[in-house]
Parts: sequence; C-alpha cells; structure tokens
Amino acid sequence: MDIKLKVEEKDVSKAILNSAFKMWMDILEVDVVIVGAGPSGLTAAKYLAKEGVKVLVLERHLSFGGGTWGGGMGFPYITVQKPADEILREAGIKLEEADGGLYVADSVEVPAKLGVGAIDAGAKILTGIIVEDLILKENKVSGVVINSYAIEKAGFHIDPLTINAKYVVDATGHEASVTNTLARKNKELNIEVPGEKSLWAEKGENSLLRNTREIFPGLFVCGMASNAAHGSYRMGAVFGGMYLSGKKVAELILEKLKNEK
Ligand code: 48H
Repeated sequence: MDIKLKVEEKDVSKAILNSAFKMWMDILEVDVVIVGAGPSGLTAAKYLAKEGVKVLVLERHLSFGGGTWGGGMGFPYITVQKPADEILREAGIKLEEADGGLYVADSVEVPAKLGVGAIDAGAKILTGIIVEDLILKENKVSGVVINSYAIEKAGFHIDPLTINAKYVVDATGHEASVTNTLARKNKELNIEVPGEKSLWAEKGENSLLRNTREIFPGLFVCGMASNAAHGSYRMGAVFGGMYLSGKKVAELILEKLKNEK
C-alpha cells in the first residue's frame, strides 16, 4: 500500500505554538503547583486532580519519575510495604511478595503508570521547567517563579516568569530545593532546613509521614523533601513512605480547599 504523508512545515509550527500558547494561558493561575515529578509528587497530583483540583506539576528534567527509574543501585526494582501497596495496586502496578512484609515492583513500570495516573486524573505535568523561587506576599507563599531548565543550565541571565497558586508543594526530593530557597532568601522567616540524616529505613519511613505538612503558610513539603526539611533519616530503596506522603499531602490540601469554600 502506498501511503502519502501530507505535511506543510508552517502548519507544524503553527499547531505546536497554538497549543502551547493556549496551555500556558491556562496554567498561569492554578489551585496547586507541585514542584518535582518524583513518586511523591506524582501521587499527590493524582489524588488532588481526581477531586477536581487544578494541579500543575513542574519538573526540571524532560521526564517524570524522579529517583525511581534506576531502582536499587541500578537493579530495576523498588520495594514498598503495607499499606502503600494499595496505592500501587490502584495504579495497576504489578507487585511480587518478598520477605519482611515487602512487595517488589518494576522500577520502570512504577513511574510510567504513576505518570499516566496523574495525567488521566487531570493533572498537567510540565517538564523542562525549574522552579527557582517563590512568590511571597504578606507572609504567605502564593505561587512560583519559573524558568526553562535549559536556560538555567546554560547560565544565561534571562528573567523568569511566574505562576500563581493557592498552594505550592515542595516534592523536590533530597534537596528540598523549594524550602531551601525560601529559607535562604528570607532570613527573617527563621526557617531552618537541616537536611537529611544518614540511613535508618524504618525511622526514615515513619518520620516522612509525620514531616509531611504545611511547613510555611501556602507551602507544603512531601516525600524525601519533608525529611530533608526536618533533619530526619533517609531510607534507601523502599518507597512506601513516598506514596503515602504524596497521598497525605493531597488530603491536607483538599481539607484546606474545602475550608476555604
Ligand atoms: C523543578 C525540581 C526542582 C526544582 C528538584 O527525588 P524524587 O524522586 O523525590 P521524592 O521525594 O518523590 O522521592 C524520593 C525517592 O526518589 C528517593 O530518592 C528515595 C526513596 N531515596 C532514599 C534514599 O535513601 O536515597 O523527585 C524529585 C524531583 C526530581 O525529578 C527533580 O528533578 C525535581 O524533583 N526537582 N523540579 N524545579 N527546583 N528540584
């Protein structure tokens, strides 16, 4: 069969620019910005979007998934424990039982399906964008300051743009980069970000859930960022706390949004 593919160059550019312009106009004001598309950020995005919340996930890399893809030291599996297995099952992820009450999942299947879950629930994931600062007004975080990660990497002095949000979630992993920026730039707020401690899996996992909270008016921390923001332990390649923390931050924000009505 002879298939003839028709295409005009200018139509390709026009189609992309039209869609991009429409999308950017739509996301300039959202309910929640989640910074970081790792396991905790993607989980939070799904549970918020599913309830009709307008969610934007900003990720500096070109792909979502954060620190999941490589599993444990490059062996492509991660572990989760109860009750976090339910979150993965709900996302259609296959689990295999292992010793010690653990379940093992494929480290490529997990981010792929969590990403699809967040997108299908209605969240917008924008990649290649770095959050370099926050909008801070009247002692409340009310949005993010963004730039192209490519521009940042090139070291060009090009001014950023902004996105307004009712709530911002720092889901940036070990760096807690958003909370760190807030603390570094606004010394009078007296926010301390001690960074994470060495590894103690069980303590790390449990403190992660306690540390998932609104750390400053308008700014929540979840995932590894919440332990880094509170000086708690890391846990290695066990991810249950990440998914539960993402779900918890979504529930905390849903409660806030409900009380605003
Ligand atoms: C835009 C940014 C910015 C920024 C960072 O590291 P992550 O996977 O984070 P979590 O907390 O969801 O999951 C942690 C887990 O992957 C992990 O590292 C574990 C369990 N470690 C245990 C151990 O002991 O080592 O994802 C964070 C994402 C990444 O994709 C970053 O690129 C992104 O956030 N990010 N995106 N603007 N300023 N900073």
